Amino acid sequence: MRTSFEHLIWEVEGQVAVLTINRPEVLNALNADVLEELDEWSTQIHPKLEQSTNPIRCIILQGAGSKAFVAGADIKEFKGKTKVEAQAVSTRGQRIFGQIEQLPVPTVALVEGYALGGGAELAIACDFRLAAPNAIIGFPEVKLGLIPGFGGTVRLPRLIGYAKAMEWMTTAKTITAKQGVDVGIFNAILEQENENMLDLAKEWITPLCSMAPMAIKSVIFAMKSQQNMYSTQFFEKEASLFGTLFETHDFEEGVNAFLEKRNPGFQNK
Ligand code: CO8
Repeated sequence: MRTSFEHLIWEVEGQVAVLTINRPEVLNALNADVLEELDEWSTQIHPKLEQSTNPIRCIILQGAGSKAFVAGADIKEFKGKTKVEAQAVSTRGQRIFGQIEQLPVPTVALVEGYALGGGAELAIACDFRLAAPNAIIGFPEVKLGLIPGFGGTVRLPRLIGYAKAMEWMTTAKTITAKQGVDVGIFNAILEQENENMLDLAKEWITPLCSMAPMAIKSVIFAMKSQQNMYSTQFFEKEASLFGTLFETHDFEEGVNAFLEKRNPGFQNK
């Protein structure tokens, strides 16, 4: 398996492995290269994790630096994409996040700072989410004239319920660590300020790592087979709507407004 990537850092220490998305200068935004590497990593690691001799009991996903887990898909790559190309990127991202969701060991998103848009979608494709005190999670796509395109419209309502998911995705509201624990998107807040969040996350998963590995795997298979039952057409619908929005004035305006650091003026066309 490839262990050296340009934008991913993969480290295995005993029973715990850590995958770090490493583009801190753009708050770890997911560009085409990162997606390509996530695809390669998740494809290659899956069969290794299946082997009974593999020591890894849990994978922590994090972003480099303390300002962001992942601030979404790379908005700078949106410009000039056609409807068909955008739909294809959405479908591809859905597939890659699906591969991560289907890994046979528990995955934990360690959210320090922003987990927005595609970053929030990556976090909710994991089995657990741990919030640093500065965690902010949300779905701001409508501010760009878009909708979530990496499975968010499918996974979020399943996780936190229909009404809250609808509210978050239509208002682009952002959720703090405390609010996120209350609604159940975060499993816990890693409370101690000034501590190394990764160390605290490793502490949090210690009980899980001491349980019978085959039993943990069976819980995962049982729960994830329920998730597989109803997803395909919902994902297709999301990708199709996502692509269509790329042809609108409001999408162009939303993206330009972000890049020019101003508020958008939407015109409903
Ligand atoms: N894409 C590209 N660059 C980004 C992104 C992003 N998502 N987020 C931040 N950056 C860049 C900024 O442009 C800035 O770069 P520069 O220094 O060159 O101007 C740098 O990171 C630092 O960011 P800020 O200066 O903006 O930092 P602030 O602390 O002022 O603000 C925020 C932090 C609030 C996180 C702000 O950066 C922000 O709002 N970012 C965008 C968040 C967002 O809208 N995410 C959703 C994107 S859409 C999406 O994810 C859809 C998923 C499906 C995609 C399918 C693909 C076709």
